[in-house]
Amino acid sequence: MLRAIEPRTLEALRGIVGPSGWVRGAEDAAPYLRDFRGLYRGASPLVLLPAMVEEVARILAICHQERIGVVPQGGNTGYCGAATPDESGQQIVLAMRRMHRVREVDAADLTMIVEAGCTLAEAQAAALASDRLFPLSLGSEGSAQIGGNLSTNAGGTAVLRYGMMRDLTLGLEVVLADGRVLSALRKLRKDNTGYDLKSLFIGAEGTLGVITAAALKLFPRPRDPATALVGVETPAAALELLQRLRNAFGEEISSFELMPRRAVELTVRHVEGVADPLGEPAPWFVLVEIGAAGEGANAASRLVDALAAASAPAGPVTGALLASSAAQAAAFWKLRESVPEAQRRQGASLKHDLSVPVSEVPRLIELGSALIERLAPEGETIAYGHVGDGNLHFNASLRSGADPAAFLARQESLQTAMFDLVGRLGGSFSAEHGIGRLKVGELERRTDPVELDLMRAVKAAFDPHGIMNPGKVLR
Ligand code: 2HG
Ligand code: ZN
Repeated sequence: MLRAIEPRTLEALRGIVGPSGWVRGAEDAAPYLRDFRGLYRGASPLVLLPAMVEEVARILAICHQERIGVVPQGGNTGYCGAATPDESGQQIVLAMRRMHRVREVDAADLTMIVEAGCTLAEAQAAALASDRLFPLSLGSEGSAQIGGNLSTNAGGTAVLRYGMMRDLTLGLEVVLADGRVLSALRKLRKDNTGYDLKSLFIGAEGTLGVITAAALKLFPRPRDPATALVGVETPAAALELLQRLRNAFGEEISSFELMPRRAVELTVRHVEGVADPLGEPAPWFVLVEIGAAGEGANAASRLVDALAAASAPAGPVTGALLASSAAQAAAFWKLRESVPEAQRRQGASLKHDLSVPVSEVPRLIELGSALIERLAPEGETIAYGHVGDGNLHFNASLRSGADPAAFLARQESLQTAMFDLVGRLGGSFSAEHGIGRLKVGELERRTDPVELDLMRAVKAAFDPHGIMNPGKVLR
């Protein structure tokens, strides 16, 4: 059982981090107590900003001994409320932003060691400074931190080629719930020495320990990436294009993102500086990136050839525009990455982060859109995302002029129907955003009891007093 925090404990915790290691004043603390989507507003008597692994270790040792709940927090850009304390006012927040050193970049070994509070953009920049690529890529990379990326096993727009955060991780340094430090910052590609413990902390959303640093994989920097925005008639046509590009480019396809026309319109309407570059009324758009490695890979002209060969009437493509400069490629990406922001500005939205086997994507879109029409008629379907991974953000946005309260009241019945649907299609109800607080009940309901038992056993072994991010992932 967790206990109430005593004033002397707060004093001891402040003493560990020193005067600049905690947040003073309600106004400064407020951003740490609410989640990015505005779903939760928590309370906490103390937001700590540790600067060293030793400080984190001493903090957790005290919290373990005193049975105090600890909520680790990175850039606070998560979608499921995992980084927000509950309303009890009895959990402390451990924000990692002061631990943001890049400890080393090894261009020859293709590895780098970074601390948890390093932003994803900082990690990417450090790799690039050594002419290497750290490929994880997300809309929120300017604020999302490596610790949060690891804790949620972040995905994003380059998973197709490089995998999710777990695939990009070689080793971890973690402070365990009792304050011991697991120093496993190994940089090995091959290491078959018992259970793969690091994998358990990745995607655990801070419920098993606090990740303080990671050894990550780097890649050669693609020399001449090519980016194109392609119009297609249907999701099935998008998949046909994916097959053709796979035959032409194999592993060189780094991104294959799908957007419906409505998402593009919403983004052009709400986000400054975004234009519809194709200017023709395709019902679906695909954003393709080819990240060919090596000199003379000539990705752009090969992509032009591949798209010409895939053009209608014989092929699935109805129109295509190859980015002619890095600035134009960035504009294509801005269009894609601004869709969540456009949805926010449009008003209320109901979100479902779903994955299915790639071949089932057209059925998911057809059946899921029908569910939104039937169960949430105040909304319109905005289903977009990482179609090359079978992962769609199957969202509904409030129609202009519709009643937000009536729309939001549909959340539970729509979500149940959506999650049942992906279950039937062999998919997942949380593809890349995790469980956090939002989907705790769904995880209980929809996970095989044997799997759930094992998860609870892992939790009990790693965190016997249940102090780590209480109420998240597992109740
Ligand atoms: C994306 O792919 C993010 O843009 C956000 O995962 C998805 O807002 C969403 O539903
Ligand atoms: Zn996404």
